[in-house]
Amino acid sequence: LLGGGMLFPRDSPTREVKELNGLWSFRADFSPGRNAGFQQAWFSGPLRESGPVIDMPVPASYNDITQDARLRDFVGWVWYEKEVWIAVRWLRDGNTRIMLRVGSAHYYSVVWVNGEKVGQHEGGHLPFEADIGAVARKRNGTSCRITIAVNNTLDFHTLPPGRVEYLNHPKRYPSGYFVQSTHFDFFNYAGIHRSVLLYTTPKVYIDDITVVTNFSDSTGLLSYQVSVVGSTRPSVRVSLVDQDEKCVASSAGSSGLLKIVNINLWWPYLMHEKPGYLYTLEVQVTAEAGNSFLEDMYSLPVGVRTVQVTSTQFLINNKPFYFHGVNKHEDSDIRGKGLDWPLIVKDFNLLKWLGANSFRTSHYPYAEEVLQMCDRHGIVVIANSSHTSILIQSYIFENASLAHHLVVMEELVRRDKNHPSVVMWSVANEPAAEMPPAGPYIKTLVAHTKLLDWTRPVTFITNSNFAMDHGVPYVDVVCLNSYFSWYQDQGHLEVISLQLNEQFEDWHGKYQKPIIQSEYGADAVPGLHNDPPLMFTEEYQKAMLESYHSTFDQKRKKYLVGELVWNFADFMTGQSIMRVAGNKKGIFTRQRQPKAGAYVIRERYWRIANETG
Ligand code: BDP
Repeated sequence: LLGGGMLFPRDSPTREVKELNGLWSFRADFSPGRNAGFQQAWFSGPLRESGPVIDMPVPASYNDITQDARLRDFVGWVWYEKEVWIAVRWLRDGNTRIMLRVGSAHYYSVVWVNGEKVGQHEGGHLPFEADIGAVARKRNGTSCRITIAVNNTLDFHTLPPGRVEYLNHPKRYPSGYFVQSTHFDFFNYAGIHRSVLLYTTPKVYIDDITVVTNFSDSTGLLSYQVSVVGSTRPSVRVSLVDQDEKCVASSAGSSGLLKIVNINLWWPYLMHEKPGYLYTLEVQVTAEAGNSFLEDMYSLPVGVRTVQVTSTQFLINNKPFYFHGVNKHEDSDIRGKGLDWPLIVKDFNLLKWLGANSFRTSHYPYAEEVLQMCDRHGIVVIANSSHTSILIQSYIFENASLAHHLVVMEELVRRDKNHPSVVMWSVANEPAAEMPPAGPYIKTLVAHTKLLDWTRPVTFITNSNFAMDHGVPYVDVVCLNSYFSWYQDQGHLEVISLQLNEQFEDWHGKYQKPIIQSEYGADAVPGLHNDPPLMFTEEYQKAMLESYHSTFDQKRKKYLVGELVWNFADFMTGQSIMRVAGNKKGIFTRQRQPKAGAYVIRERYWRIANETG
């Protein structure tokens, strides 16, 4: 198991945070082997001395920032660099740990400070950090040069998997020509996608906190575990503070149970007049008992709620919960997958406009800032790993893939375990589950995830035939993707209700587990109209959604516990004859304007909300 915690960097009386976002120097390594940067040690001196550099904003994908087609579709190493000042008080205070944290970079990263390697990380979408105190102190009082090399190449054993194809034909392709093909449709945006931060902690510091919540009648129960590094006998005090800044429970010791009378439970939005109620768990550490000097302090927002699954229901706080929500992507014009606050807030406003109570982080872990918004607004989340594939070759189930996949689940659970909004883990999307090796692979992943977190149900998203699927025996909730009248029976809306009914009856009949329709949808080119509906028109998307909905309504009272439309908004894809400048299955355009389908969903979700409360 992974050692160490990954608490979100927060200011406190004992910690400081400094953002390094903004313009970085940037250079893509266009050398034929893409390895000139390593051979010539571009990290050893200022990047501009290695060759021409350009301005690159962080956070952002680099692909859509310039007019250079070679950079848009670049495969290989790109180099980022920034000179930063480190406060003298951080350097001089021997009691201060100086941490460099990258919120996420896609896909493989190597980090240097002043030419010394301080860390590396495999995988986009999850944070990594390095203690840079020792390196920074060597150049006390001068600036620090941070270099981050990022490689977006995907192969069979990355998560998600991809393949680099070398096209050797002297008359048709330039020598050494290669392309990246991916086994998913969203564009393989790359670069430093989330904030880069410096933050400090004391040498005796709170490394990790885990909370598990429950309640009985009106009493809330919060069991906590705090791990402290740097002291053999730390003294830990925790207090739980409500939104009126009243301390409602406290305890001493690195683990314990808090009892909260008259608990304000964390409720999903639309189920309660006070959705998303968060307390603050204030954790304070002194180096040893009896010593009153505050070593470290960390404040963690927490919500008290329970999640359970029966054979027909998904329960939050013992009440049936119905997911009426969306699948999203982190995707927008110009910045690609870069974290963007205006976009995040706009999307939350649109979710509420729709009456959506939930979303799935398709097809990778989203920024922590997004999950914090979900906690505060009472939006329920199915948290996905970064696995998605339509690759139907058995080598993606090899041990090398599994070993990395298990680490990704560890990184994901470690990062997101304390979010009340996260109610279920999804280990994979469409993993070719009809292939026999998928069985043991998914079994291991699910078991491992349950070992990491026994409080949440675990699933994966399947699109395979129910008679052939090898993974669903291991999940708590069956999550089904289907595209009737789109990928099959194209243009025949009239078959949807029969086929969808068969799908639901088959799966529930076989497994007796609750079902979520985790994807369904149709492309609609905004502004394209035809009546009667033709594929790709707004009318067709609307009619397809409505046909699915009538069958959902029949199953909703039985064992269907959710519907998540594909997709919230149009998003960029790789170029193919299947996609017209991106996937157009959004009910909103990529610029977040509603298509006709958005009004269908809005009317439906508010109706369901009013019926179910
Ligand atoms: C599903 C995939 C999703 C695609 C969607 C589509 O899970 O990533 O974007 O199909 O083709 O199978 O629109």
